[in-house]
Amino acid sequence: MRRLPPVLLEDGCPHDLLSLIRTILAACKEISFRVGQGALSGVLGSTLDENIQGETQKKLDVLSNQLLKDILLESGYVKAIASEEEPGTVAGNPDAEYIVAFDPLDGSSNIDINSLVGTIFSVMRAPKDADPADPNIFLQKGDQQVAAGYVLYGPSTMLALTTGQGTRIYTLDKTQGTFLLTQDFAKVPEHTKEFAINTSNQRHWQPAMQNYIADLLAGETGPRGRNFNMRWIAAMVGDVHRVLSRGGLFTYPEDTKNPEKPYKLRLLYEANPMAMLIEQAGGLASTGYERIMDIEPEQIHQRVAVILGSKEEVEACLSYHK
Ligand code: AFP
Repeated sequence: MRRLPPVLLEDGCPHDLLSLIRTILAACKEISFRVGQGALSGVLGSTLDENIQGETQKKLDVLSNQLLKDILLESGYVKAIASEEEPGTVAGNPDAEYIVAFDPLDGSSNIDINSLVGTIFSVMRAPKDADPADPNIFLQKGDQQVAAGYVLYGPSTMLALTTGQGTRIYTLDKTQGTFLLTQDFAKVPEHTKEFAINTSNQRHWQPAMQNYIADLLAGETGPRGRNFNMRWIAAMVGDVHRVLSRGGLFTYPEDTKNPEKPYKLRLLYEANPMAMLIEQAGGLASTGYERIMDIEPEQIHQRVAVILGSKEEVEACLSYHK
């Protein structure tokens, strides 16, 4: 009988933080079940509402957000939460040490086609004696995160988690309801031949990205001298999991499609947690002009350009942005 790997590791992690992470995972197990039930649980399709981002809310967006919000606020482990699906932050236990920002269901446009979706979370320390209702307590650089992770709802439900000691991958054992360690210290290969971008926006990119992607597409006939492969899951959690698993470059660059919204991905609960996971696994995460985890946030739903993944390929892409 194969020795079962240990459940959630994260040795040296403060007890409160580990309990907070377990609380997040309890909600994610329920989300995994609902996503897996699909049409059978009547949660497919859209609501009649829009979120603060002006995007139509899917029923599962609302359900996932409610599950995470309720369990976190009831746990007493959080001073406040911020969510893609909440206009503002929501105050919790004024004596708690941590705050959590999350995208409850990233990739929700994939729900109705039974494709990959996931939950992304970022944990930071709450400033001492801070007012739980003050949204500014979330305006911390990505380097201030004490934990970051995602739960990917795919053929198997997988957790990628870092508390600053490397990035570990766990798989949900649905018979026991526990996340078991299945990859200790994931490493993003430095070299890759695979990139991920939504090419339909090509005419709206800045010249630097147009030139970089054109050279990838030119393959062995162009300056890179070798051929590349492309993937696009349209759910950051799926694309980042592929990068963590086998390398690659993922980017959602600046585009001029909608002048009021030059960027798509949100800093606090998409770019920052993914940047921590990727850097802890030896990869890089940049906007093209600065390291993502160096950015001083100005607004909780702030968006940012993202270029992340295999060190050598991110550096090649950045060389076009000089
Ligand atoms: P949704 O959650 O609205 O599906 O958006 C997902 C996402 O924020 C990110 O997870 C994807 O990488 C990106 O948007 C996909 O954007 P496009 O639909 O423009 O390709």
